Amino acid sequence: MTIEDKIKEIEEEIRKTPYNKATQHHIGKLKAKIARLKAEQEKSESGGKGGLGYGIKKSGDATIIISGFPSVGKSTLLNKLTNAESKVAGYEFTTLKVIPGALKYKGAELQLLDVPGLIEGASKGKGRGKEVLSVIRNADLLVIMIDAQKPEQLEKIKKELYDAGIRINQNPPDVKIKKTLTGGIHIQKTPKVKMGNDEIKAILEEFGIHNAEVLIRGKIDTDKLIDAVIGNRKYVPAIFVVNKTDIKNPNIPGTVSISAKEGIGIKELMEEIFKKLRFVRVYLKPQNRGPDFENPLILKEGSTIEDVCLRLHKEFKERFRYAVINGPSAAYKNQRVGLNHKVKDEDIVTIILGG
Ligand SMILES: Nc1nc2c(ncn2[C@@H]2O[C@H](COP(=O)(O)OP(=O)(O)OP(=O)(O)O)[C@@H](O)[C@H]2O)c(=O)[nH]1
Ligand SMILES: [Mg+2]
Repeated sequence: MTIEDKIKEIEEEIRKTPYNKATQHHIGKLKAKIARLKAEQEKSESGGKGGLGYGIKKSGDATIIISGFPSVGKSTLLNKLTNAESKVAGYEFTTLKVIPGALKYKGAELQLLDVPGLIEGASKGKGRGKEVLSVIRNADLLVIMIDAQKPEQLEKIKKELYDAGIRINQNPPDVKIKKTLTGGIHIQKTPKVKMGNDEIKAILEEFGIHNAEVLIRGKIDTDKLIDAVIGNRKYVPAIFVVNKTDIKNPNIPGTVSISAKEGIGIKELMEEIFKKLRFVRVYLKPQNRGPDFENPLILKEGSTIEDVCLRLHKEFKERFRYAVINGPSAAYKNQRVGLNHKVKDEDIVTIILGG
């Protein structure tokens, strides 16, 4: 029996088992088994190469990947937004490589990648799906594009990404597992966790964990716990774009409507992209001079003055005395702060060095 057959058999069993209090722990165990088999299958198939693959390196402040079924208009959008010239044509799989482009937006350098189209079954390798998905996993943001004439593509592409271990617009589950040598499995959980201990144990045991201290916080279900245990999921923010709305517009909630060809909705799309990247722009103000509003430092949400220093020069952190800040994170004008002060978008910062 191949791994594939085993997975099918278990999936069939899950389908036949009604889900209720008495069976949930059994189903949890079966789902864990499938996840484990899939991971095994992946290992035996892939060479497991790092980086983006296709000879492309990440660059700039963020890497944004445009993904979707063939012919939805991915290359047309790349060409519209950047100076890249990715081939556009009315047949499927026009793009066979990763085509990079770059653009500057509100002071941020964005790398945009146009990748070959995905098809149903891509997560199982159809249409070189595995290679493309392994590139997609490394995106800082996904722009998932569908064709306005085929709204059903939305759910289909979500499924392919999910099956490839990519979790869209989801926070990683808050689960800590500390393996121990003896003593069985001890579970601590916050009130929001509704999963029963039997099911949690069954899942862990399926992954060969028999002794551990487990701490689970926040909302979790069977699938999310399995994700946490398996550990190789990618949590990627994404926005959904409906292209070719010049032909028709299905107005799907939670999506951005554009026409890449006619240049409609592009401004709104860029605004959404920028918002979703959650950048923090910091304007540096040298002492006795005005702030540099043209070239902000682009940092990630949660960054501190220390991160600002590290960006500027190796020595800045060592010679740091204090920083003077104005703007959203300042409690009052010209507030003096230390290295661990968190900066906010559009702060104005002066670093004061000593010796
Ligand atoms: N009407 C209309 N046609 C578009 C739009 N965007 C792209 N197209 C057309 O759709 C076809 C496919 O466009 P591409 O940009 O090559 O699509 P792709 O997603 O890169 O396709 P693959 O590389 O094959 O995956 C071309 O004929 C484009 O001219 C749009 O906004 N409106
Ligand atoms: Mg293309």
